[in-house]
Amino acid sequence: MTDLRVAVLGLGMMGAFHVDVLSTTVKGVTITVVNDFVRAKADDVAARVGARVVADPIAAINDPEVDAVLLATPGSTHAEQVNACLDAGKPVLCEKPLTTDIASSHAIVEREKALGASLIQVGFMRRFDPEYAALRQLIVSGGLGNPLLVHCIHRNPSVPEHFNSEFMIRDSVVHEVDVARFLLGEEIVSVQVIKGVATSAAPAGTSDPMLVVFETESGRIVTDEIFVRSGVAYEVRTEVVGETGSAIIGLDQNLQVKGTDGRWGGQISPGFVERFGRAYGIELQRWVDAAKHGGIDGPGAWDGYAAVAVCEAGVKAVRTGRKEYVRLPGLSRPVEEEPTPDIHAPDLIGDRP
Ligand code: ISE
Repeated sequence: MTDLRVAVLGLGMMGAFHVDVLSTTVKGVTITVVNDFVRAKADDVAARVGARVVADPIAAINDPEVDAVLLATPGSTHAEQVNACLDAGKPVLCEKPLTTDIASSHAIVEREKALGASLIQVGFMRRFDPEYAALRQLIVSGGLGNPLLVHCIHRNPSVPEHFNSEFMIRDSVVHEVDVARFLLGEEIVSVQVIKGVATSAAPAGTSDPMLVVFETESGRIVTDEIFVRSGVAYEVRTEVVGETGSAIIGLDQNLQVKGTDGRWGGQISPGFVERFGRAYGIELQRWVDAAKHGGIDGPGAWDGYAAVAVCEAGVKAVRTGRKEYVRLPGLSRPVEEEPTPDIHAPDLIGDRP
């Protein structure tokens, strides 16, 4: 079969990375069109991979030499561009977020459903990481018994100044939102955000780190430490605790060396490329293979929509300091219990030895 002809829109850090992976590692694909609002950047990438620059994003999607589209554009442009892909009937791999608000994500889910085809894949690449895939397989095969708890650690060594607490939920915690749904196979119903002492590296008003607690439909608890200015390494760990065992991934257990200086250890992952580079390669190859047949092979529009809905509740939880419930059709919202006024701590003073 001939190569899939792809347009890559958005050539910032992620888009440029996807172009490299598509043009060097992935089989059966040709990048025919590129687009970025910075023309010089588009010209540069186009010359490197032998593509054409189409300056208007919607025209790039509709170009006759484009079979499928990869969107690495800013989230605020996704609704219009994903809808244009649906109009054109072209498979699209959309980097997170699907859109920036619940209403437009829901509308996209409904439109795709009405078309009767799965065209939209959302770029939650952790699902393609061999360690996450093995963990899910272990859970699904019953190897841990009933999974009861999921504990996540998400640390970045550093981030730009604009990563405030709300952005940390939408851009970073969103990965654990998808991981929890992927591993447990159920929706998240509530989010709580606990803010502690912030690192001195955080700008005023930003709580970094934070502890995020999710509850799922069946009542399972997921915890997530999000710390994006740890100053150390790219550390993404996930532990699942089940009734008959627990399992952990993300330990950076590579080459372990013991040296004459009395130290032992291995190499830490400095960034997401080192940690998830392989996952991106697998994600893109599977997407290309599926798009050749007009479909997708990975998280779809509903997954993107659910993530947007959970993150919206998360942002609200950052603001209110309360447990916030997720607005997703079909979720039964737990009844909030009123505090019971007549329960007092027992007065133990007289009983003390
Ligand atoms: C970023 O957008 C990512 O996708 C990284 O995987 C994550 O670790 C980082 O916190 C996000 O900002």
